[in-house]
Amino acid sequence: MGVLKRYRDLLPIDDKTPDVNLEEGSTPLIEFKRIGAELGIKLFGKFEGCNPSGSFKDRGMVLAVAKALEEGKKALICASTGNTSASAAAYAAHMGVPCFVLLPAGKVAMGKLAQALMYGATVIAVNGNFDKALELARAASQGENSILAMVNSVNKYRLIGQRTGAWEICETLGNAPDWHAIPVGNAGNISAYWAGYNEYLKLNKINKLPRMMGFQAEGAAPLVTNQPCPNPETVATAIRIGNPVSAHLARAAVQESQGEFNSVTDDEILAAQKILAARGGVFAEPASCAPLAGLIKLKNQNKLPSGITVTMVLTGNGLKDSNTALASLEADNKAKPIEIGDTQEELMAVLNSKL
Ligand code: AN7
Repeated sequence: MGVLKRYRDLLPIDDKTPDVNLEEGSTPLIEFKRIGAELGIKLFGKFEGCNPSGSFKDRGMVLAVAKALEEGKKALICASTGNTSASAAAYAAHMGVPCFVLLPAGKVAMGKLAQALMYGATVIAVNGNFDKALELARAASQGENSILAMVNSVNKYRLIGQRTGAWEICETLGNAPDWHAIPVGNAGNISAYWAGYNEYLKLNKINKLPRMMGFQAEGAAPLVTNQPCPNPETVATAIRIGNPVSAHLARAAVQESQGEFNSVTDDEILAAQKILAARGGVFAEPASCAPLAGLIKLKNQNKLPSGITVTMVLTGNGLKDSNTALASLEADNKAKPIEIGDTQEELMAVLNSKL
């Protein structure tokens, strides 16, 4: 069941709202017992890579597109580090409306670019970073009479729809976690999750709130340094953002929940990505692994309380950026299969060397 149907009573929709549905949401909340034991916590990952376009963006996009069509908009536009564009293009294709996506040239993971092109969007590569592309898309869609719906997270429906992730976690766990660990780029998702948890507290569906722990990449960490970051740089291209649109909301979420922002290096992100895959069985994209990198770092600094329940949002699927994963394995000389001839002896030699 898609999120508009599953959460119909909690979302701003009625009979006039077009029925948009790619069966998004209802993603698995996976317990990572091996990794959790090493960290001394109960560790869960909400695997948002299972959404139809492979990232959490689908939860908000479905509502943003439904409301845009309800309001009579004729086309979608967004700027994106990749996942928003894939999601917007998917829903546009499903509903039969044109979609324009602005991407920072050369800085988008191959899988995401392939998705936007396959879904049939008009893909425009901007020779500038994400923040610049967002400025251009915003200006193009301005004015009440514009037929273009801007579907970045400046669109309020995106963040409203993304609250459903928090609701699903609460329903699965029976309460909120102690810590909610999440990557932060444009800072929309952390704000949406905080709003979602608060709404469920008000509705008495949970009896506590989590500490919101936001993790940024060291080269794109304006919320950690409290400085603008004019030239963001990180291997986690999804969160290569220097001027987060929802910074004020994210700061409030962290402050009100007595949480924290922390940064992690690209090496720490890539190490965490391998741990999640090789000890957890889930392949998530680099940005999604910033929270695990951060938890490992806090553990090493004796700042991770033992025995707590932690949920990480694994925001996007690792298959979107297999080039980065293979390059990171290359460094360990593990990026290639072991090639053999076609004999049983050669196969047995490999098996025996590994057992
Ligand atoms: C995998 O697609 O900004 O803090 O344009 O793709 O809500 O921005 C993506 C962001 C985390 C950060 N993980 O979320 C875009 C875009 C993944 C992401 C984030 C993104 P926000």
